[in-house]
Amino acid sequence: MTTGTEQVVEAEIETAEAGKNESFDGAIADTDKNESTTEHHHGPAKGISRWFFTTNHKDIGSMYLWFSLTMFMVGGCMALMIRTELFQPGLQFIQPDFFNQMTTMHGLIMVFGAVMPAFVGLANWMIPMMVGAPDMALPRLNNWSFWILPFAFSIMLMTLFMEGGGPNFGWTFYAPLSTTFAPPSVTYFIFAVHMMGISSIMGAINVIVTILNMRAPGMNMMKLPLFVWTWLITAFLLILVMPVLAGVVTMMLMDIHFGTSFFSAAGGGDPVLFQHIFWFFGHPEVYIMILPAFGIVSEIIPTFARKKLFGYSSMVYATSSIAFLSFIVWAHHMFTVGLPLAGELFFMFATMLIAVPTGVKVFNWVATMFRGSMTFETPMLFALAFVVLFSIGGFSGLMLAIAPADFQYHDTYFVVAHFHYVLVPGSIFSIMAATYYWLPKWTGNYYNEKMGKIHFWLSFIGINITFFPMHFVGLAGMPRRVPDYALQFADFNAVATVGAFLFGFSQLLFIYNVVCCIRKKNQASKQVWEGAHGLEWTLPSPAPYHSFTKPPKVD
Ligand code: HEM
Ligand SMILES: [Cu+2]
Repeated sequence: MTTGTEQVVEAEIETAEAGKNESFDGAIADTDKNESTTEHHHGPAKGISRWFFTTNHKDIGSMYLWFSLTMFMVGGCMALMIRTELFQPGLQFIQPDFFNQMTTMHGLIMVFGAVMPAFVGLANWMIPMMVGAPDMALPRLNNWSFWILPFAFSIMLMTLFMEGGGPNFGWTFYAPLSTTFAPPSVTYFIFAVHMMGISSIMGAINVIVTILNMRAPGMNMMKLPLFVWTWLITAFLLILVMPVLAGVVTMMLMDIHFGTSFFSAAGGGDPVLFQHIFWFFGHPEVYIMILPAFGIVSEIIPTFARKKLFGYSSMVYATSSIAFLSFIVWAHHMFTVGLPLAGELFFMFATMLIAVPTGVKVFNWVATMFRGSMTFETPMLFALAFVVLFSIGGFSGLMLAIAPADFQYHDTYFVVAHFHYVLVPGSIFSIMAATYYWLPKWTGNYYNEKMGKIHFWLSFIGINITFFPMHFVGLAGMPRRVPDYALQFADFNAVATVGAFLFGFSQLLFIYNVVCCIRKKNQASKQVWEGAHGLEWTLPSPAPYHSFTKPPKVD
């Protein structure tokens, strides 16, 4: 998304009053002289090699975002295939085993290929500009963390064309289904998971080192923008749980090829052990997909409410406590495996406890808007929908946390509705809000606001038509991961499928708007949004290829 119009400004110009910009919570930023193209700071290289060898955080951020958008489209097409099959009972649009492959791949690609890389892309673009650093701390590692991903996902997608087909055992790839009864492609799947994990861990190391070591003078920890704080905590979660994922797939590999029986009861192993290890990774994983979203919304709501964020420090403490609690709730995914009662009670209460810091966040967003002078540009619409619809996902999460009640909800469409409300209007809407919010700074052009609003309303309506009915077929007992179902669920499934297509096609508007914004001149101001605060808004639009080569002073 970096445009060709990089501005060239002599770096060594003495400080001129004009450079001062009172926009960052009373802090003074010294910016204009922070754009440079000197012998040390060349502009972008030419041709395709630019993208292969770039170590520039903006280039790498763009590549993560384009990759994530591509994966979102691939995962979305798979979702539409699933929904077409589920439009009516008895349809054989796709074969049952291929349906299982599509469900599995849809989940894996959306989680590891769309949402996670999108947040890393936003982190790459924004963290250096928000903390006043010239780039990420480890630029070459950064290049490599990105280029592993297309490699890993090509292998993952290629499994669909291998003998026996791709992984068909769900995105949770429970053993022994994924070890004893899996298609031969499972070994490639394991290799791809390892690659993804390495990419995530390296990206997380880069984020932590950049935030802790490259902040501009005066930018102490309790001055960090919330997006930066939430990413710092997310990065620690990634470093702690991605090795657990690597561990469990390695144990799978051992069981498949080297005769061990970690998860085979016949060999003295324990299939339930797999679930404990998977969800010890899996639950923090869902917070890895939502904490950065909390940060994005905390940046956007104050801007369009034209009020300071309410309860900054309580937001930081709430994020930290959510991250901590996310490590002690994993077995709420396993209430029906026959846990001891004390275990069920512990995981039930621990899960309900997460509602407290989450509630603090929702309260602070509402308090920020209270008596604000609000305007509803596209980023704000997506941010508001996030707050409302994510809360719906949160409430159904609380219902699922009640162990005895979960015996009814477990593995039904109520669960599918729950996690899509936290992942689609949650993570995905926050990523779209962030894109509309920072796109003018990345490209130097305003996007088409009218088209943005149409995209928002079609997405909002589409998403609710798709996933709200799922709560009710789930409560009525419709199981998940089935290509066919009883007749009484037909109407709601037909509605959900129509909603999915409405949502799916309206995303084409988003792509069109982004491409037009890159190509068509519609000069954005430096400030872009009147109420915006932050160092990134002190830079010109578009942000120069190298920014903050000289650290700004943040008092
Ligand atoms: C955008 C529109 C989307 C639609 C219409 C959609 C539809 C579906 C459906 C129908 C299923 C259940 C399949 C079944 O159990 O038989 C499913 C599963 C799933 N979806 Fe989505 N989805 C969408 C977006 C997303 C996004 C954005 C994410 C993640 C970020 C996601 C993650 C998942 C996961 C993890 C599963 C579970 C797969 C499994 O059971 O193994 N979905 N999706
Ligand atoms: Cu969980």
